[in-house]
Amino acid sequence: MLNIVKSLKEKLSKTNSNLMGKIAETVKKKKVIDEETLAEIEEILLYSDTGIEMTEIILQRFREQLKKDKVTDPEIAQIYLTDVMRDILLSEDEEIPDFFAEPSVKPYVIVFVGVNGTGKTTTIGKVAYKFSQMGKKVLIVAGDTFRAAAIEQIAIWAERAGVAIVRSQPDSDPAAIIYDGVNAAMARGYDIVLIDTAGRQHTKDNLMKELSKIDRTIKKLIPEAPHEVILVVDATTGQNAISQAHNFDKSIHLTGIALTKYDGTSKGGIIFNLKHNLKLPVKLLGVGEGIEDLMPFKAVPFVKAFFEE
Ligand SMILES: Nc1nc2c(ncn2[C@@H]2O[C@H](COP(=O)(O)OP(=O)(O)O)[C@@H](O)[C@H]2O)c(=O)[nH]1
Ligand SMILES: [Mg+2]
Repeated sequence: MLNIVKSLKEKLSKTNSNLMGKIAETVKKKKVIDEETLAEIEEILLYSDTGIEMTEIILQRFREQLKKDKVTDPEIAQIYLTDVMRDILLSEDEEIPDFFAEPSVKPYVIVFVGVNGTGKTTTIGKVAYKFSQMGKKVLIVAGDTFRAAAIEQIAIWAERAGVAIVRSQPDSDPAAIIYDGVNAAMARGYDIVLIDTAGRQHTKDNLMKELSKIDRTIKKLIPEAPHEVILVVDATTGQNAISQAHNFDKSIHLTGIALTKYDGTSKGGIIFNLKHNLKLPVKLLGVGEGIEDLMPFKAVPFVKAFFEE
């Protein structure tokens, strides 16, 4: 646990404008916590894409707690605020198993969806590496056949991660290669199948139809699959994530979010916003471009990483 806090802090220290850091700085400067301090915290939360409703909830709970225990000391107040924010991330999420827990079935099929450039391919590379390190037999399916370069890119990640890949010609039907991939994984005893998908198509409608077809195709082979459908969201684009999630969920049932580029964003509040607006847990956090720059999301170390010295 402590290691997670430490490495998370290191990753996030690349940006000194991160959400909690800013709040901590503001609070530390104060002699007492007053309405002016609360207004400053409110501004930071709003600026970092926490969203109006979530910001109000955080401040209201924080204010109530301070009042109840008659707290005005900034150091103690900071602990209260940490607790409020941690509880928001924890609520309902406590039973969510670790993304990298032992898979319950074999092959365990995970589909990654999301708009172009959010980090699908990179995240798949990192996830493949992690499962491979755990001794799992991993197969990547290059389901983004929309661009030749996309196939090359995922092939490079497969090589880096030291895992197998199935790929097809550019512009071929993604459902066909995905069918072949899942089929091969079943026949050859793979533990994990990671499926890349296109984030762009000729029209948005096309993309959504394609994702529904991919879903149906996988179900033909394994009725209860895909076991996970991860929406990959770019933390730096903030609030767009909410509408993206609603759109994608219409075509393929989402089970969680991978929040990427968290290392370089001042919009860190998006994580609370997502929590409030979607019934989807953030399961993975991308914190860099390297193969190890991925963490299973855990609320407690996450919040701690910002406040602890
Ligand atoms: N800093 C940072 N960059 C990332 C992260 N994840 C992805 N990227 C970068 O974002 C860009 C787009 O990633 P890619 O995986 O190709 O996105 P895709 O189009 O969704 O497959 C690449 O330059 C990646 O290196 C992350 O967690 N942190
Ligand atoms: Mg890609």
